[in-house]
Amino acid sequence: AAIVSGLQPLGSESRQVVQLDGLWSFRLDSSPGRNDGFEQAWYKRPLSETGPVMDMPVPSSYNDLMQTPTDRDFVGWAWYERRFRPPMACHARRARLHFASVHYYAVVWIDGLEIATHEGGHLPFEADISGVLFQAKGRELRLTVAANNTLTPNTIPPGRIIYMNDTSRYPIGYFVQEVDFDFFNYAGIDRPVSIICSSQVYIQDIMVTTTFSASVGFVFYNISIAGGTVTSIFVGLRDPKGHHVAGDAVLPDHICRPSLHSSLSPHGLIKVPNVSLWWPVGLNTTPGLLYTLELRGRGYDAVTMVKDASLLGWLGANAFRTSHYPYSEQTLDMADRQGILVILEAPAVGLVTVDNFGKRSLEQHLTALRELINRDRNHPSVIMWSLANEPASNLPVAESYFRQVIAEAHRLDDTRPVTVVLNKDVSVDRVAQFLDVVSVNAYFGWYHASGHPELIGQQLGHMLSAWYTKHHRPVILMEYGAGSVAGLHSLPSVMFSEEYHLELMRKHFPVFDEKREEFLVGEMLWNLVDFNTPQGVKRVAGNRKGLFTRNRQPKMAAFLLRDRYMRLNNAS
Ligand code: BDP
Repeated sequence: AAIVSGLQPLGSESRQVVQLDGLWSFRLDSSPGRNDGFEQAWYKRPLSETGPVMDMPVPSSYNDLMQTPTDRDFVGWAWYERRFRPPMACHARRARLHFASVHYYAVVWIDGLEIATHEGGHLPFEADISGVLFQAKGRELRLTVAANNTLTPNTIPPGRIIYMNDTSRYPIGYFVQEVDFDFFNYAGIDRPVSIICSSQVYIQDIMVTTTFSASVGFVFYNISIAGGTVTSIFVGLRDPKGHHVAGDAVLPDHICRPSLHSSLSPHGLIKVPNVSLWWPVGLNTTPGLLYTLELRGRGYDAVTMVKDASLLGWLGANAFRTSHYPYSEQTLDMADRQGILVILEAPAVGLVTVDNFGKRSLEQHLTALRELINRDRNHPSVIMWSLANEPASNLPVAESYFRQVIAEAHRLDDTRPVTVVLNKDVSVDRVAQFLDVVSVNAYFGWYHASGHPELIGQQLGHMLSAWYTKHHRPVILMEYGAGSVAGLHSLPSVMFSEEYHLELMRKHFPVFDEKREEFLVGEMLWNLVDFNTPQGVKRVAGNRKGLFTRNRQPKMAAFLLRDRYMRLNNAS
């Protein structure tokens, strides 16, 4: 088990964060049973004593760093190890080992002693290592992590292992991992690892809810303290220039207090006169002020992230969805600062068969949801929770499954709308009835009526209206798009040429403009950039639906969308 942690490790005068990123020792357990590591207890000795090791950067996914397809596509346990000395900053204080994400399953040892296990990628977990560090008395320690990327019908996201039993075609024991989602199942310790040294009594979690009335803003806060109790705590709010704006206040009658308060934990309300509300970026608007809440008590690839944000800015886009899993905390911080709206998606993609909706799947889905909402609920940029992508929402089991998942999301956060991204026909879907916003993916002119963009106007309008007529909820088109190989040209256009990509997108726009007047509250193109997927006949060295290549260079389609967004921004 591990501690679920909502807070990003950030240093302060009372809290030191020691990064354990860098080159770790690494080995894949490619033994026939994939289990030598556990049978021979590799964690009990230095990894280099039980077999060959290579250098592996942490954080990273190991797959693209390998030179053989077998290692790139490896399924099973990947072993990581590094040494560290107990930081001086942790001496006689609380020490927590923090993993921002390990995909998919993780077991963690220090000097051979198991200190944490965690299931589910893309979300953080921690272990209290104060005792272990205390006993070490300054001695160097060995940190071992085994990470397993195997996906089964009841993991979130699900997958399956297929054994190729035809020995005339395959070597004995040959198996492959199959998944029902369209991206490469990257694996390993893919986000930073750190030790957080804090006071014994520390802030484990903070929940912030905001509202406003006329020109006055209200900030409710609720602080979870762990490791003991506190007698007093300083709470303040700073505007972006660093000025303190307000202190505690009394709530006016017409504003409801959020329900999740516990009388035991420090909580309260801050009043902000003449509030400047957070607002997404537009051509003529700068994002609203980002206030910083300060609590003093006792207690990834940054380059790509910045480049992608500047591509979004260049396009004039004001929102993205974290398809199909939660992105890093750093990405959300950036969205807060830059005024970009985020639809945050749980890692639930590829729930397509009856056995993906069993009891164990449900439990893991709810766990991931709690970890997600706990981690991200205080970001102003997060406007909605997306609980899954393209589940088999036509199945009767999906109805009761999602009734529970959606109810839990509402219970955990009663301030934000909840959606599920649907792709089944409106006539057979059973999930939209529970949603605040209906999200749909549709590939007219691509998967439907391939090669016929001239039909899009009619097909798309009809489909969008059908969802609204049935459910009377706002609708978002969460995905539409076409693939194109950058530099492939053809007139008249054919699928995969840049011209086809343009033509297909252009046919969507009049429908968006028309339906926006009625019920359409968002249009999202799939995808910002080309990306890696499992190999297959529908993919040309990956999914090519990007406006930009994987190297972040624009295709013609990028200019088309930019023109549209600039026009929309100017009009608003
Ligand atoms: C959608 C999926 C997305 C895929 C896309 C596609 O949500 O993950 O990449 O189709 O096929 O159905 O390009």
